[in-house]
Amino acid sequence: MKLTTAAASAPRSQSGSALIITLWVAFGLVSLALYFGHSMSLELKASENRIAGLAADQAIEGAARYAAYLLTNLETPGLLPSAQFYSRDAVSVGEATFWFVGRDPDQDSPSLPYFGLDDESGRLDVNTATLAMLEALPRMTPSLAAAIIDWRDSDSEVTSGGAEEETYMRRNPAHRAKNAHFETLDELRLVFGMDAEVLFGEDANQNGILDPNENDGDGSPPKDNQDGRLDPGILEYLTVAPAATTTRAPGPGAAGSISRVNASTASEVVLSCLPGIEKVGASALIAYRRGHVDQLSTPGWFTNALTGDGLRAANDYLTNGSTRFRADIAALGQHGRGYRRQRFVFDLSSGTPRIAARQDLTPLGWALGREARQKVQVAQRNP
Ligand SMILES: [Ca+2]
Ligand SMILES: [Ca+2]
Ligand SMILES: [Ca+2]
Ligand SMILES: [Ca+2]
Repeated sequence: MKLTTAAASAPRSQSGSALIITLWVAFGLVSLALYFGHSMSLELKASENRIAGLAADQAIEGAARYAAYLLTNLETPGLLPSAQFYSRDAVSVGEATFWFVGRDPDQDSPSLPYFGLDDESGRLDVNTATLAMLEALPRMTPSLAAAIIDWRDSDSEVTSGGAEEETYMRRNPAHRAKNAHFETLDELRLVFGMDAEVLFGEDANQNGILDPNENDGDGSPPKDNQDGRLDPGILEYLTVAPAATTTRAPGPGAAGSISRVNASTASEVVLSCLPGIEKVGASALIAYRRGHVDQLSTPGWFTNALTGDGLRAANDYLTNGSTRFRADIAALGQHGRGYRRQRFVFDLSSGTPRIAARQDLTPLGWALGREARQKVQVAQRNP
């Protein structure tokens, strides 16, 4: 009986195990297929993002050539082209799109992005600004301003409160002081006492507008005072001017020539840093600028806006017109993917635009404001 039962049940149990094995193999194959399918779709998404990124890179190259073209054909040499005469917001290049991230000359709404080319000479030249000018910048301390002077001057005499080679050699890792002019603003990170709060202030993504995380206090980085206004760091107000544009003749007590500031484009903060002009002169200049837009191409218009000390200082420190312009270009590839951003500085002192600086700002994150982000999200959902 036992034998018969065993003999009779053997094929059934064998076929049963065979079925289970087959099922396991099939299940295994299905899982493998699902696994490969999933990783392939991930791979596909990644390569779509890569392709979109490449398209965005190409759009940036195109936008830089477009910027050079605009600067070669300025209506009035030295003045930014009027905003209505060129494309600057969500410009299509094939399936990609680019924007010129600019600065609103009127600074009316702190959280609305402004798109356009920008002027570099409306900023203080970090290589020629005096100690007093640097000290007047936001969040600046006298010792930090002194350390900037010591970093760029060729001697090793410590300016009161500043830092020379011996301070840097005590650092870990130790390094030398530059004792020469700044070549980029990035070098400011190496100056003794410098930190991200002084450099960036509330404008963590360097787009000149108040993004949600820049007005939520300690809710998310950066630190901000939640006052509904953008309080940027010193990077917003400084530039590295080529030596050729340092135009002020050295006056009594001045150590050398000082790059003039373009009164037509400088922010109130930058104008306030100029000794003699200060806060009162700066607000007079801004008010005059708003009321006399058609006169800003007249050489020396700013002398009409100032009196007394302000007027004397204007003759020393101000100019109108520029030979250095900024194209801060952000771009996206197809379906709103592959965000990229590069900042170019064009130098026009030789007549034709030359790229004097180029910096990848992609790591700073989204810089185009809330509305453009929503449009992109819609594009991503309906590719
Ligand atoms: Ca020095
Ligand atoms: Ca910002
Ligand atoms: Ca914050
Ligand atoms: Ca604020």
